[in-house]
Amino acid sequence: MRLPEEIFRIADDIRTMRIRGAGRIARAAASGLALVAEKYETNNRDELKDALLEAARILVSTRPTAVSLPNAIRFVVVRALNAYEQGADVNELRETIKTSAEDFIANSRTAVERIAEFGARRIRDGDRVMTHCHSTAAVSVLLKAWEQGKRFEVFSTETRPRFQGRITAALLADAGIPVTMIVDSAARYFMESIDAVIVGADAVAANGAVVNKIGTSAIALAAHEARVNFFVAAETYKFSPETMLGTLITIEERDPTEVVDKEYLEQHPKVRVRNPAFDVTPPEYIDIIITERGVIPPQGALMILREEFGWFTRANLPDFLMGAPGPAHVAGY
Ligand code: RI2
Repeated sequence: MRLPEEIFRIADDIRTMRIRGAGRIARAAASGLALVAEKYETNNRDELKDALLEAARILVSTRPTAVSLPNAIRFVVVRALNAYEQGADVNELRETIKTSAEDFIANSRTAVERIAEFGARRIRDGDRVMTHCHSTAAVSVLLKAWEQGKRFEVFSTETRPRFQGRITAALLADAGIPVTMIVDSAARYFMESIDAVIVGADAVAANGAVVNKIGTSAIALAAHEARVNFFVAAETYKFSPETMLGTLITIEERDPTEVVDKEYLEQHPKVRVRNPAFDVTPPEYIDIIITERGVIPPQGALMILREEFGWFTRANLPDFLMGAPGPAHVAGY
């Protein structure tokens, strides 16, 4: 039996970034696994388990950096494998997969709401706030603060090469928040007039380093230099349990045609273009990480990991779900 077509479509949408943002790709992957439970035709529990693992393998390989993706998949797979080992029949297994996926999605939405509440307390009347890329978690903090009646303005970088900053600026402007879009390289130029920077995260390592959209670490450095607070808004499923075992986080490098068009590449074959999608901000440049469990200093990352993912170090998962290192990695211990 072939997996439901939708799984391949979701995988393709994540790979091509039609579905993007660490939280959204995690929820999309969980919904993909739920589709296996709903649509994969079999009366055999072994076949259903194998189909689940095959879908997990396809979905987890779509983008390498955002740890929310393997964390969402592990959330479902660990529960399903436990049920399987305890003798669940095919229908019970289906139910476990489906409810686990639904739980992950519901929890992740609640997490963003709680982050908005906690983070909004850090935004003050009259602030000038800078943000980078488009993070649902970071934007929800700003929207919540505005909803609470605080009045501030936002500087949003355009975020080369995919221009996710345009999404952020439009969302904030639609909510009535004064927003100014700047080119990424103007971040330091404006930093002296900024009161706080808030960004999202694709992964948080055990040492509190944050992996986020390329350019984040340069903005953090400029903020550090100007003594401007640097906040990260990240749900706990963006914390990387692999890094507790010393595995480094893979940095995705995307196609050069996201940076320059094909024509340019053909005309200038000697020009080499590199396109890393993320970079690493060391904990020294981060003041706080706002999670749904509360606000922590980056040095508290290990505590969150031990509480949320303590089981990971003892887990008996297939290798592809244990964060086998990729070709290019940084961060971690
Ligand atoms: P939320 C995005 O990655 C950005 O780096 C953003 O800061 C991060 O995911 C977190 O996004 P991409 O998918 O989960 O645009 O807060 O490469 O929406």
